[in-house]
Amino acid sequence: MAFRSAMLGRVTRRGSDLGARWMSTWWRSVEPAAKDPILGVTEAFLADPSPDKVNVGVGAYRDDNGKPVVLDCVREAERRIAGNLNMEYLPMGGSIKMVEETLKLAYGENSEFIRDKRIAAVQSLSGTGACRLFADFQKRFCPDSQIYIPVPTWANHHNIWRDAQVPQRTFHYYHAESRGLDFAALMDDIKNAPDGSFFLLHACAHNPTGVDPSEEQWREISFQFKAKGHFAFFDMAYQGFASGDPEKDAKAIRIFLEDGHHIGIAQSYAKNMGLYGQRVGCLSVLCEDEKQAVAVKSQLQQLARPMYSNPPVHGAVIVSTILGDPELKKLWLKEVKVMADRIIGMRTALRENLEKLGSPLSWEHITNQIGMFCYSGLTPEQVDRLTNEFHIYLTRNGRISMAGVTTGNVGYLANAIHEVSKSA
Ligand code: KET
Repeated sequence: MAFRSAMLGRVTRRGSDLGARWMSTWWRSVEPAAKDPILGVTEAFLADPSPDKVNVGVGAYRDDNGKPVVLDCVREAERRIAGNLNMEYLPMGGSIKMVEETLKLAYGENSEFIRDKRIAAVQSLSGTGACRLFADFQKRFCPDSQIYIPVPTWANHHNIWRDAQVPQRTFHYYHAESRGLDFAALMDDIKNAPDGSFFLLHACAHNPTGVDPSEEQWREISFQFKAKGHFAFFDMAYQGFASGDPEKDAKAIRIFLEDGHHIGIAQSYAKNMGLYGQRVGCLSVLCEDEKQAVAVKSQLQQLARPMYSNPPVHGAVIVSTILGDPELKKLWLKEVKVMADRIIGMRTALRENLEKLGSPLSWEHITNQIGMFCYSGLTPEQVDRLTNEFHIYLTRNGRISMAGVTTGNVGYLANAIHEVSKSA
């Protein structure tokens, strides 16, 4: 008996040694991933002990004291739902009420497409999740298609379509010398793309450049898309942040709708309702008719099911509570305008401060650009100096999140920018 258990002990020990050897080899080839160009900036900022540090990296709104903001309409909605919410699963497609209200913002309050049930729409894990779900849908049902992405764009667009295994092409967008839109090159790229190509467009407040086509230019783009039979996928992460009015910021989408395009839209409440961490958004695809919309929606749900099953409930109920109540919706619209106006004010302040310092460079683009970001034109080396010498954190492409600029730090920021750029 003693002999037997001693033997067993040996076998078991040998077995576990072997197991340990296997286990240690499983992840041996895993290298650390590259830091995310945007969220990595926040990590570096948090690790810096300097009292002077400034974070103008991530596109997250701050008040004039540099503090995160929870909108009053959100606080009121939370108060109303507190204790009333059960924790059941939402359907795979998310909250129907939230989706209904969200579609009105993009397609219009009285949209014929909503009335005719031609839109396949599901609640998504914010804007990122909407883009990713669409990319997966595109891969599944148009497996040979590609996606045309503007240069530059939000860095994560490349990751999203890469992971969905959709090949990427680029199209001209920003003109560095004029710090504006390279409209002629953009139109050429639209014309030269194979008929029926997929294009990713920023609906408003282009990230990172802050440069949008004019209404007239959108009409020309839409016309050319029609001629070529291209599909427009709009990423609308900043509805309300361009003009202060969500209705005005939907203009590009409305032009495409008027022209009879079948578009897709990614919507997000991260920025315009300040619901960043709640991860609430919507993916919609405009279809030929109700039958097609039903089919498309069922396939979007089938993509969601093995990935995350169904989306989270809390943020969705906040949104539907706000948008479903005329008073709360009015308050929300007022608060969106306050956020947009504070950013516009900071643009003026930053430019004026730089000009007062006698900067030899033109900073007109700070006030010409719109939305959350200023595409400053600072080089990666100048950005490194801002971070290393002044504890100012921003992405290396020179993008400044104007939402992080305050009355308190704008002078410090301007001075630092002047120091690193004056000899350029
Ligand atoms: N699209 C664009 C154009 C965009 O700038 C963001 C976020 C998103 C989608 C996704 O947002 P979501 O939180 O998934 O609804 N941009 C900021 C934050 C980030 O990088 O995740 C940023 O550019 O700083």
